[in-house]
Amino acid sequence: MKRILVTGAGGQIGSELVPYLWGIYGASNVLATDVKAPEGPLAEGGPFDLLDVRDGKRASELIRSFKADSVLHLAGILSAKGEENPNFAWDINVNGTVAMLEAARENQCAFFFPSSIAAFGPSTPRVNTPQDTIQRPTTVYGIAKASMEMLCDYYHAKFGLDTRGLRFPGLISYVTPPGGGTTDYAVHIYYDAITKGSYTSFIAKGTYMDMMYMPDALQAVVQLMEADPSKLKHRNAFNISAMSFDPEEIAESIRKFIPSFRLDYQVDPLRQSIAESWPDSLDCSAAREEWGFNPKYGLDEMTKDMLEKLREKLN
Ligand code: AKB
Repeated sequence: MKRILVTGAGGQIGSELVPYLWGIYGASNVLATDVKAPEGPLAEGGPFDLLDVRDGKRASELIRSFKADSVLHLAGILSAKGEENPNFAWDINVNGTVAMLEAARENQCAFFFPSSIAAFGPSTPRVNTPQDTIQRPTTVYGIAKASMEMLCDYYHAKFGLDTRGLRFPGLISYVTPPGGGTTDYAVHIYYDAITKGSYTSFIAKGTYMDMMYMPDALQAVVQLMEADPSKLKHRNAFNISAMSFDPEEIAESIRKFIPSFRLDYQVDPLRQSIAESWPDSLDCSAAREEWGFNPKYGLDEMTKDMLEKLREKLN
């Protein structure tokens, strides 16, 4: 990647990925785009343009005028929010991705697509979920992710487009909070641990989901996009995860640093049913073997860093 257009730059991943890319490729080589004007560092640090991802014509013009060689397409609606308005979620997550894929094809750009553990469903093997297995997701978000994984494979096979992608687990970070996801509890818990000393979880005890600290996710995106294509057998939708825990285990990790921390539960039926349809833990061996995936943060290292960074941010 040399000149990169990023969609959804103001979102949870984009707001950290864009500055990370500035550090590697130079700020003038990264065009951040979003439907809303950015705030914070993104507003001043590098070029920005407004873009609704469903507008393929504008996307293609921006790619051309910026001379982008890569598109990192992050814009999307998350799982729980998608269930509130499925048609809108489908429009953004499918029509938006198709428009961006077409814009990338017209300009022969490499294309990154973030899939998710949501691309799996209740009939998927739950533990050590294989890279290639039954998917059949049951949320509109997951159906869109599974469909776009296959469409990205199709664009590679049919048009030779350099499509690559990851199945992200829940991503945890202290910079931009996620909005409308099922794994969001694992971010909120750290905020409430600092501000209230307790947290009420909308996900039930004993519900395991894959998770990863944001620095490992950022590194994984660049590692995959820079990987030798001859080594990639899968290309799109690599399983990646750094840890799997339930609310009790993350609370126990927080208690190592805040011994008085209390956890209770008020389970949200929608998000609980979504969580129960997803795997407990992924097999990430294809990502390790094909492009050297190697996350650094385990649960306690992440907890320590999250609590330190949030204390600085919130105090
Ligand atoms: C969500 O919870 O919707 C996302 C995801 C796992 O894709 N964080």
